[in-house]
Amino acid sequence: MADLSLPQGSLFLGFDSSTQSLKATVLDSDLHIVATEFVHFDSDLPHYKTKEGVYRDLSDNGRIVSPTLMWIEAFDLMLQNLSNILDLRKIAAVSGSGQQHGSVYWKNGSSSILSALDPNKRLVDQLCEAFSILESPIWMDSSTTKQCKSIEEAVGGPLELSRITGSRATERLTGSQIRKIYEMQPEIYQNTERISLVSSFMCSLLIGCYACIDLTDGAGTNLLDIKLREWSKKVLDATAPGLEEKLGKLAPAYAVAGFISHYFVDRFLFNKNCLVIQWSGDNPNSLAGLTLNNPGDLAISLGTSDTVFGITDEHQPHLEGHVFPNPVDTKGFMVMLCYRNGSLTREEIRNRCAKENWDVFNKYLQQTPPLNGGKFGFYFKEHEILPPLPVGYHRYILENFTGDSIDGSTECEVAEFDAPSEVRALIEGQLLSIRAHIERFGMPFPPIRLIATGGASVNECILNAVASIFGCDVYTAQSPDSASLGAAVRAAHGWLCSRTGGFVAIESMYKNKSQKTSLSCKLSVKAGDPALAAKYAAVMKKRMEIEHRLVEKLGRR
Ligand code: ADP
Ligand code: XUL
Repeated sequence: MADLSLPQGSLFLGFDSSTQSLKATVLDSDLHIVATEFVHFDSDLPHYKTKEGVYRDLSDNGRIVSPTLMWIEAFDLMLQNLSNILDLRKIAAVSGSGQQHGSVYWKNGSSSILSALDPNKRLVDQLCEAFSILESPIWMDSSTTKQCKSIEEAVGGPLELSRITGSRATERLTGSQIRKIYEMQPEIYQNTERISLVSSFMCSLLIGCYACIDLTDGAGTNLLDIKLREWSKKVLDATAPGLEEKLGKLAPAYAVAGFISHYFVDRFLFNKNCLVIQWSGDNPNSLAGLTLNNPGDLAISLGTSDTVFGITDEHQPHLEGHVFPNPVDTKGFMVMLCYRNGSLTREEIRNRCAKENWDVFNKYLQQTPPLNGGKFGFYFKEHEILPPLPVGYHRYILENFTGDSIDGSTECEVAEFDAPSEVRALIEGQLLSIRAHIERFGMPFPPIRLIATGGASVNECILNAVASIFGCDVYTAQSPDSASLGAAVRAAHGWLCSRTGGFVAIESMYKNKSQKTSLSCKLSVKAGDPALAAKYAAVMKKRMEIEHRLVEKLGRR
């Protein structure tokens, strides 16, 4: 039988190039975390003048981009920091995670710049001429409704597109973003030899040539046939001409992308045999970092976006949510819902109502009763994805609300709440929406295991609300940054697959139970009262009626 152990003394490195920061996690061969690092875009690279890692162009219908060069300069800085604290020669394999859907446009001729990087200079100084577009569209962008409509029309409607690609046409997904560039800036499209996702872009830097897009993040483009696991010719044709060549080949997430390039060996003293494993999207990497491998389990990620995801063997096409190939298996799928109004909206309410302070925010959550005396709301600081509603806050009070039953209660819209009620209405509103859409999508409810991750999962008061509203125990991982943790786990898994000459189940890497425990999750908050969860279900039903009316009246599509 093949040796399934990781080499003693070696290290595995995972990055996460996310919306607001670049993070890294390093694991040893027992899969214990030995180092973490963090570069925050706004504060560590202030000369790019981003706010929360992005530029918002209010004149162009929700255009949101990030400077491509900032991601490269963050990588320069991160590698410098890592080389100060670690012997990078010990790294046997590296992989990574990128915010999903964001795209990078390499100018004609840039592959030769990429393959001849001078180790005496920073990456950013050598790659400043390598891109046909300097501002990468990212997942927060919602400016491509027109392109979404025309792609759906060309392939036979939204449900057909969802059947093929796992998602209906969606503004932030890469296909409609590419079509917009092709329509609005055809000369730029022609001057682009390769389109990378954030994940395959960062991977390309490490191997010194264009990396393949992995199958899971590839499905986040709206262009992949998720059953056949290849680009869909029909959808490519509906999107832009000559696109297949610009996207390049696909590869499974566990595959080796290449050896680390001489640039990193010479500049940061990586071992020349260090393997680079395909990068993938941040949610897929989180799935790996949380060791999610049971169809009854769900993860709720409270980061810049809020997402909820799990795995399934089969799926039906839906008009909301997304289906991707399972990132850590050769069969099965990952299912996911995504909300744009996550942490940044919580921060906005914290800043306005809770003295810009999480402690005050939490005090308000503790002071106010569950169900908030019948006060609830919808809080969209940014255009929301789920449901597709524009910026706006909508607050309601249930009249004659007793707390025991909402039967016969009618809601009345109000302009504002007192500060503590506003905080609770926001948190309950976000979580009730997630619960409602999970059930509507057909994800397991209640989940067998609910794991919380992402920046806000360090907040126990928010986790208490999760436990009450979902009516189940809430687990958390060793680190709230499950994306870079998952990337490091995948680096080790990819190394093992390469060593054994084919795919091996990721489970076989956890040599014994205790090793898995060091990665897997601990119980953080016990399940709330089932009677309370049932009351929340009644409020949730009322919310969905109102949400439906709002979508009819204000919906963007
Ligand atoms: P991403 O990876 O999407 O860039 P993270 O998962 O790192 O984002 O989450 C960052 C967010 O975490 C911040 O925007 C912040 O609002 C949130 N956060 C950090 N600490 C807390 C806390 N104590 N309570 C609630 N939210 C928090
Ligand atoms: C998922 C999505 C976001 C980004 C950024 O579809 O758009 O979660 O991956 O984290």
